[in-house]
Amino acid sequence: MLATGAALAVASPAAAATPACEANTICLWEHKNWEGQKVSLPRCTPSLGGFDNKASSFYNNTGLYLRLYENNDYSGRYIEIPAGFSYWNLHDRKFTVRHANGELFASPGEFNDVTSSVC
Ligand SMILES: [Ca+2]
Repeated sequence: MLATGAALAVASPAAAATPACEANTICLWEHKNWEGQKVSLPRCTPSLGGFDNKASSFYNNTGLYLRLYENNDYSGRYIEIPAGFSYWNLHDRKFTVRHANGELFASPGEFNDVTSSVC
């Protein structure tokens, strides 16, 4: 039989997930829910190397608006991420996706496994 304390711990609601990401960086994760391989990047990173087209969740801990871009060197379609904002699943249709010239591509749209640069 479980001790009373253990039973109470099991019944408690799970703490809200808070992804770890150093201040002044943008963190990207390979899988939704801030899981899998993680990269921690300076705000403007023109190429993601081995992490190209992998990001499925993110945390913008830079204190500034930034964009996730579809192609290297801040080109192609993008989504804008507010300062301090994290989201658990880029596959959700929760984002406004714009063409490089700023024209609307999709809203709501998703941006899973396409990010190649960040600024
Ligand atoms: Ca890409």
